[in-house]
Amino acid sequence: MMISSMSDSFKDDFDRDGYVVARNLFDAGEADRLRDHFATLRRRGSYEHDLVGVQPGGRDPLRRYPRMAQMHRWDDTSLRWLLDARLRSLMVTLLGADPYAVQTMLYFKPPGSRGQALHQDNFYLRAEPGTCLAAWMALDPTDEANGCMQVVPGSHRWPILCTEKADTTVSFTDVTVPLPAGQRSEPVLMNPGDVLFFNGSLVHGSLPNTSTDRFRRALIGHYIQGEARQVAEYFHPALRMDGTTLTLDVSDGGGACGEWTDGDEIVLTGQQTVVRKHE
Ligand SMILES: O=C(O)CCC(=O)C(=O)O
Repeated sequence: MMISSMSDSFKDDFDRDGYVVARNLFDAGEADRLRDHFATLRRRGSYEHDLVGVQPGGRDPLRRYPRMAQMHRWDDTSLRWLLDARLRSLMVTLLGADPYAVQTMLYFKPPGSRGQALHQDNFYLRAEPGTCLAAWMALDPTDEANGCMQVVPGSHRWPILCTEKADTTVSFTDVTVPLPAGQRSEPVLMNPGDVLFFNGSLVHGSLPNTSTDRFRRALIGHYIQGEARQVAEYFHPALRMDGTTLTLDVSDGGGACGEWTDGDEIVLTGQQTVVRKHE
């Protein structure tokens, strides 16, 4: 297995920027199989922890392919991925100790769909002390056209910021964090099997998928640092990386990573801009 980014600077990059990409951590065949697995599951219907229901004929592409959550609680493939030895080993390198696993998510992000406004994950997870960590694996090639991840390097040193209203024509969640003057997000281009690890305070999100025919699927694991004693209720039970469960305290507030919001859709038709309400 080649981990091109597992150079001496892997942890230094993470400490400096708040994120790092492990290239080819999973091979292309594994990424293909996972992509097909979740495509099949989504086609079959809705599941217990889905955050918004499937609407097969819906005009909003995200209602036809809503994200899935907490699949590891009922799907063995998801559980095995969440606890995979390769993810575990790199997280131990980054954190110095085993984390606890608390969430899986699958984003389908079909052509034409909205992204997710800039946010910080620990706003939702409320892991304390310490923070959370995400392992975000590309299942398709991701670039600016299909709404790749956007990160603000160095923002993991910021506190958890107060949120403000997001533009729901481009985001399926309705809150965002304002960027201080002079700060901007940068795209992270990835290939299937690459894994982006990022700190729970890092400001990140994604823009809409403006491609006409390319999904941008991603499998995501959320973890909390091993020193954490509490996490928001939604993320219980936490798992040790050997799969056993542990009991943590419940933090105040927090919840699932971003509430679904029906958005208006901006349609550019020649001279006119039409705002259409998603049903
Ligand atoms: O995949 C995306 O578009 C956003 C994912 C995200 O914000 C997250 O995993 O915390």
